[in-house]
Amino acid sequence: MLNKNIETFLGCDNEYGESDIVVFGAPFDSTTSFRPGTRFASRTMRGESYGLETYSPYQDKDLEDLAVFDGGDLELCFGDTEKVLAAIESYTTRVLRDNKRPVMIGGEHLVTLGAVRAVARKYPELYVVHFDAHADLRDDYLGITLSHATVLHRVWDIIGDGRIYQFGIRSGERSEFQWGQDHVTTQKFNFKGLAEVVEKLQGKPVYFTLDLDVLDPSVFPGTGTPEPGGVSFMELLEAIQTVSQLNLVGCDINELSPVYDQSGASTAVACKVLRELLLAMA
Ligand SMILES: [Mn+2]
Repeated sequence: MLNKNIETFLGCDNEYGESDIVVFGAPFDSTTSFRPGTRFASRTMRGESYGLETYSPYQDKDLEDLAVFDGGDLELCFGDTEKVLAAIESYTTRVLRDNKRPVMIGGEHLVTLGAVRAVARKYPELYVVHFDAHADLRDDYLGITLSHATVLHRVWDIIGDGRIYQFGIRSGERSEFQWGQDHVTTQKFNFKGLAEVVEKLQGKPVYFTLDLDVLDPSVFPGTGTPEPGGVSFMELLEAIQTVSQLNLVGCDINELSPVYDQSGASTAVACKVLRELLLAMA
C-alpha cells in the first residue's frame, strides 16, 4: 500500500488517539491593521519545516520521541470574525475534552481569543503568559472590539485582573500602558522577571501566547507590524524553556506573514521556535 500525500509539521505525524499535543492552524488575518498575510503561515511552516532536523541539540530531545498530532488548518469563513472565533473555540474545546494540549499556529493574534475562551472554560483559574512587541491592550481599534490590537484586552474580559503577564512589550498607546498598570503585569523590552513569574505560577494552569514579533525584525522581518528593538532568537529560546516549566494547558504562536519573508528566514525561525516549544512542552 502506498501512503497518501499528507504534509504535517515536521515530526508531528502521530495518530490523534495516541497524541498528547495537537497542532493545528488558524489561517485568519482579517483584522490585521497594517500588512495582512498571516493566513499563509501554517501551510508555509509545514512545508518549510522539513529544512529542520527533528532533533534539538539545545534540549537534547527529538520530535520523533513525542506524540504530536497535526490536525491541519481549520476551514475558517471569511468576513465574520465571531464565526471564526467560534470555530477555533470549538476545535480547542474538542482537543481539551480529549485531555490533549492544543498548540495553535496563527494567523493574526486575535485567534488567541478563540482558544482562550475554550481553555478558560475548562480551567477557570487560568493565567496567560504573553510574549509580544505590542501590548494589544486597546479596548477597541477604530471602533472594532475584536481586533489583533485588542486581543489581550478581550482575554482580560474573560480572566480578569492579575492573570496576564506580558514580556518584551515595546509598542502601544500611552493609554494602553496606563490601563495595563491596573490590570496586567507588563515587562517592557525583555524577559526580566520571567523566572520569578514562573516560580509564582507553579502548578497553575497557564496559556502561553507567543507573538513572534517579540523577536527583533533583524531576526524575524516576516511579520505584519515589525517593531525594532526586539529580543534575539537565543533569548526567546531560553525564555521558552523557562515558560515550559509551567503547567502549560495550551499555546499558540502567531503573526508570521510569509509574504514579507522573501528570504524564507522568518519562516525558518518560526519553525524552529515551534519545534523547541513542542519539545519544551514534552
Ligand atoms: Mn505583536
